[in-house]
Amino acid sequence: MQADRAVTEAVCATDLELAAQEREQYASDGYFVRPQAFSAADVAQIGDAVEAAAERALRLSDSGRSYILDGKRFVDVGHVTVQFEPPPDDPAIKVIEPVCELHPLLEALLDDARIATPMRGLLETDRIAMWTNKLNLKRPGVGSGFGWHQDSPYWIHDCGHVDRLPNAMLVLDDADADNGCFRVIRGSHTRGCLPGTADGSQLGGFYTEASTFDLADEVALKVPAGSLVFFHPHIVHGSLPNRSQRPRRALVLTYQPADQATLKSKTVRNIR
Ligand SMILES: O=C(O)CCC(=O)C(=O)O
Repeated sequence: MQADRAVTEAVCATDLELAAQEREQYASDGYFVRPQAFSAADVAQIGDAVEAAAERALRLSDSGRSYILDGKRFVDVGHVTVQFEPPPDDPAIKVIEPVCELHPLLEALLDDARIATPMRGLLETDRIAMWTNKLNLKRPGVGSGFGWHQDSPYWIHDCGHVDRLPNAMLVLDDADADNGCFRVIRGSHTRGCLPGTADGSQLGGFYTEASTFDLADEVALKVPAGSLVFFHPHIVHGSLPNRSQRPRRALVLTYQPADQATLKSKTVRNIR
C-alpha cells in the first residue's frame, strides 16, 4: 500500500459497500466483522508504520506532561496522549491517541475506502469526518487488558452525537484468546450510556457496572490479521491481557458526520 494511494486496484468500490446483512448485524448485535479486509502485504506495511509511530511517540513523550491515574502513567504531548503499561515505570506503550498524524501512511489510512466506504453506509451519508483514532499495542507478555466499558461515556462531554461515532478496529496480528483478542457483549449497545462502576478509583466511572450486562452474551473475536471489526459506540467491550509471546496490535478508527471537530485536536478532518 502506498501512502498516496490507499486502495489497491484489486478492490472494487461497490464490493466495499455496507451489505444489508452487515447493517442488520450492526443494528441487532452492535458489531460485524470483515475478515482479512487487508492483505498480508498491506498489514505488514501498516505494521511497520505503527512501529515507526510508536518510536516517535516514545521520543516525543520525553518532553510531554506526565501524570498518573490509578497507577497508570499517561503523557500528554500537545493533544496526543501516550498511555504506558502499568506499573508507572514500565517503558512499554499501551495506547497512543490520536496516532495517525504520527505517520503519513496512517494518515492516508483514514481515507482508505476499505474502511471509509462501510463507514459511509453506517453513518448514512457520503460526507464523513474523523472523530478519533488510536493504536493499542498490547505487547507480548506485558500487554494489559481493557476492562469492560463503552466508548460513549468517554466522549459524551465533547460530542453532541455520540450515537453516530462508529468504530473500525483494524486487527494487525492474528488475534485469539491467548494474546487477548477483542471481546464484545453482543446486543449491549441498545440501551445508550450505561452506569459506570462506583469503586472509588479515578477511572472507575468509565468502566461499565457489571450488573448492567450479561456475560453470557460475550463474544471473543478470534480473527486473522487484516480483519476489520466494526462496532457501535455504545457496545460494551474489552479484552484480556496478552499472555502469549505474540503481539496483538490494533488500530481503532472512529468516524462521525462531516464538518465536526475531532475529539483531541479540535480541528476538522473530513474524509476524502
Ligand atoms: O484493543 C482492545 O482489546 C480493546 C480496545 C478498547 O477497548 C478501546 O480501544 O476502547
